[in-house]
Amino acid sequence: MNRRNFFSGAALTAVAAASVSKVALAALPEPVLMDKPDTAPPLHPESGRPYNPVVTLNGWTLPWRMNNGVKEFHLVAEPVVREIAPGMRAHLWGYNGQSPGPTIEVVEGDRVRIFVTNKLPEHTSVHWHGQRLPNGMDGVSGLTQPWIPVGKTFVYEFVARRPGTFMYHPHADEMTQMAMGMMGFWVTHPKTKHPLISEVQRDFCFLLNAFDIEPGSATPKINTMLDFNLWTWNSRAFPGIDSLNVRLGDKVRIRVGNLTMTNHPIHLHGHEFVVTGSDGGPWPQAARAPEVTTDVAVGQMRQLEFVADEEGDWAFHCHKSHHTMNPMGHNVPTMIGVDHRGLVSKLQKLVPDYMLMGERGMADMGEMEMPLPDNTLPMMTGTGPYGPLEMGGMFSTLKVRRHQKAGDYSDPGWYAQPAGTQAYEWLDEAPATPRAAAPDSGQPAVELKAVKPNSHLQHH
Ligand SMILES: [Cu+2]
Repeated sequence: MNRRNFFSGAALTAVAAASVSKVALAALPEPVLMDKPDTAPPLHPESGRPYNPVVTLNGWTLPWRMNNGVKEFHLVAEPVVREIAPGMRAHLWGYNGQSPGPTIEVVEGDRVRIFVTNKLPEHTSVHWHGQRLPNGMDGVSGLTQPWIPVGKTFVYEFVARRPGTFMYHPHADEMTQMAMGMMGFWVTHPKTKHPLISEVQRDFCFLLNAFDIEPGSATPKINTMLDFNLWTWNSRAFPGIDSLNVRLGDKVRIRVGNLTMTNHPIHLHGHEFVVTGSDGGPWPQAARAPEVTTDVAVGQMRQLEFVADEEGDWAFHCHKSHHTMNPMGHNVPTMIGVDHRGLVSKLQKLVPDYMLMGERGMADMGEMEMPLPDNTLPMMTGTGPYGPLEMGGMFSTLKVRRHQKAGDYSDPGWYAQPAGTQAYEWLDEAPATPRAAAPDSGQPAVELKAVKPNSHLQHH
C-alpha cells in the first residue's frame, strides 16, 4: 500500500501500532495524503479509547499511530490542487494533499504529538484554536515560537484537555495562508458520558471558507479583505458540496467553524435545531433555544443538534443570498423592468458577444449556457429533480430517509414526494388582478432605471 492509494476503497482504517517497529517509531510517522475531494467514510478508531467518529463534509480524518501511549499525527503544509466543484480546480495551500487539511479526532485526556512539516514556499506555524495547552504549543509565530522555516519539521505536543469542537490554522502570514485555504477541523470526543454532550447517530463537521478567484484563473487573490467571490464549505462550492445523508429519526449534530472574513447565518429547512455548544465548550441547558438559523461569526464555531424526523430533501445553506452564488455575481447592474426588445440584435451587430442579463430577474442565469472562461463555475448552478436550483456557493441538502441504514452515509438520490404533498399549479379560473396604471400612459406602472453601459465599472 503506498501513500497515494491508502484511501482507495472503503476500508479507511487507522494505522495499527502493532505493525510499526521500534526503529520506525523513532522516525517521523509516514504522512498520509488524500487525493480526492469526496466525503470519506467515518474513521473508526483501531487504537486508543473508543468514540463515535465524525464525518467531514468533502473531507477526511487523519489516521494516527500510537507511540508509547501518545497519538502521533503528521501534517504536511503544502501547495495543493483542490477541486472546488466539478469543472473548477483551484491552486491552494493546504495540508496532506487537500484544503482544508484532514480532521484530527482525539479523546479528552489523550496526549497528542503532531509533527508539522513545512513544504510551502514560505514559513508557517499551526495554531490549535480553542485548545487548553502549554503557551509554547499555541503556534503563534513570533510570540510563542519561531516560524517553522521552509523545509523544516516542528513538533507540537499537548494533552487534549477539553472535549469539544475546535479547528487549526496557521498563525504566520495569516491573511495569505488562510486566503489560500490553510485550515482544518479538530474534534475532541468526551472520555465518558458527559451531561451536556449528547450521543448522536450522525456527527458532521465542516469549515466555512471563502476565496477570491478571478473567473478563468486558479489561484486566489491573497490581498482581498472582504470582497471574496467564492463562498465555500470545506473549499467546495455547490453543487460540489455533498449532501448530509441521515436516517429518519436519527439524532444529528453538525459542527461548523467560520474562517472567512464575514459572518454566515446558517439555515436549515424543515426542522428546528438547538445550538448545543461552541469552541468555548458545551453550552448550559439554560442557554439553549430552538432556532432554524444561527449566525456563525468570524472565528466562531457552533454545534447544531436536532432529530431528523421529517423525511425529504431539506435545503441547508447560508442565508446571505450572495453566498449561495458562484463568481460573476459582482457588478452586474439591475435590469429588472428595462425593456430591451429590439435592442439586443442591434447591439450584437456592434458587439458580437453582447448578452442581455437580468431583464426578468436573474433566474434566466440558472439555465443559460453562458460562454465562461475555462476553470470557472457558472454563477447559479446545481440541478435538482425539478430543474435548476439557481444556487451555488454555501448550499447543500439534508437528506432524511426512512430506509437509510444506520451508519450508511451514501447519497440516497432525490426524494420522491408522496402524492398530494407537493405544491401544485392552480388550473381553475383565476380572479382578475386590478393594478395601478401609470398616469396618461395607458401602460401598467413599471420601475425604469437607465443604465449606461459599463457605468458599474467607473468607480473601480
Ligand atoms: Cu454566508
